[in-house]
Amino acid sequence: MLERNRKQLVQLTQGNIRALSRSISLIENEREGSSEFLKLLPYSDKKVIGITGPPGAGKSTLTDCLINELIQQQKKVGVLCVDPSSPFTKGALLGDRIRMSAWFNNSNVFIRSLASRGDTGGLHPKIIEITDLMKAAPFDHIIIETVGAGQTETEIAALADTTVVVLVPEAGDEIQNMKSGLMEIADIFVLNKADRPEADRFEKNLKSMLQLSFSIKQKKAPVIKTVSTEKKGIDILLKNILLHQSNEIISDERFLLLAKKVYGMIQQKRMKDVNLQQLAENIAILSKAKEFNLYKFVEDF
Ligand SMILES: Nc1nc2c(ncn2[C@@H]2O[C@H](COP(=O)(O)OP(=O)(O)OP(=O)(O)O)[C@@H](O)[C@H]2O)c(=O)[nH]1
Ligand SMILES: [Mg+2]
Repeated sequence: MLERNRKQLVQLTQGNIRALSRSISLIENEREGSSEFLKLLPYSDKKVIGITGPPGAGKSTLTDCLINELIQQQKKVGVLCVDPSSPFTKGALLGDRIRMSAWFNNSNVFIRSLASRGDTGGLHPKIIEITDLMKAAPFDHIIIETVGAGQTETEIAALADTTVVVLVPEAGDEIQNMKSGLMEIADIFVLNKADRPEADRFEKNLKSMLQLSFSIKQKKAPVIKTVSTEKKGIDILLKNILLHQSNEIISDERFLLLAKKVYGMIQQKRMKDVNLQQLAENIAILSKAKEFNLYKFVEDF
């Protein structure tokens, strides 16, 4: 088993897309040997671009433009689309499939959709592992696209080295009402659908709001206007992403995210032999004998 995995990992690092696909499935489905496989992964400090924003903001269209731009520069791109089938994005899955098929025959592009969401409402239960697999493959750039909703925001921000928050000039004056979580995580703001008449006013409002912010990160965050359906503004966006990545240091949030992951994994390992049903049966027996004290039971366990 281990030998086969080793071979698969070598293929993955050499850019074998099928090996990468198989490895992701191995991890996603927790198949036999998956934890051994993960232990073989080499260290990587490859940078990750996170694209997030409200439903329908144009994240997928924008990601597509970025892929296109990078391909022009002879780069290899790996993309994870997290949760395209969430209730927020009804019908998006089909659209994403069609979109992805456009890259299907391009060996420099790999796109994988991760449809299921974690029980706890996080990004995806195996997102850290799968990102690590992507980092082991010879991609020049890794993009994770996700809807900014609930807890996912802080997670994507921690996982990505550069977080791009995509907004649309619909909110107009209501910028103040934008989900603050989304506003806080942005390293770069994209004002997509800049072909709309409200775009200039929205840009002005957004910029003045950012200037008033107490957060240095918000003050510094560039605002870039794009029309992704016309591939406009993409070159400037990419320049800003690369500039940010060249200055980026790993955030404390990343270490906290990893610490939480490790905490969960240790918990799982330690609790491996503890069975809830078995506990209930033991308690039932002890209770019948009128010998049961909950706290002593825990102590003796
Ligand atoms: N006018 C205009 N429409 C755009 C632009 N970018 C995207 N759209 C349209 O907006 C709609 C949503 O685009 P998507 O790229 O699917 O948006 P998304 O953020 O990925 O959506 P979800 O994944 O469903 O959250 C599509 O109909 C796009 O054609 C733009 O710059 N201008
Ligand atoms: Mg999308």
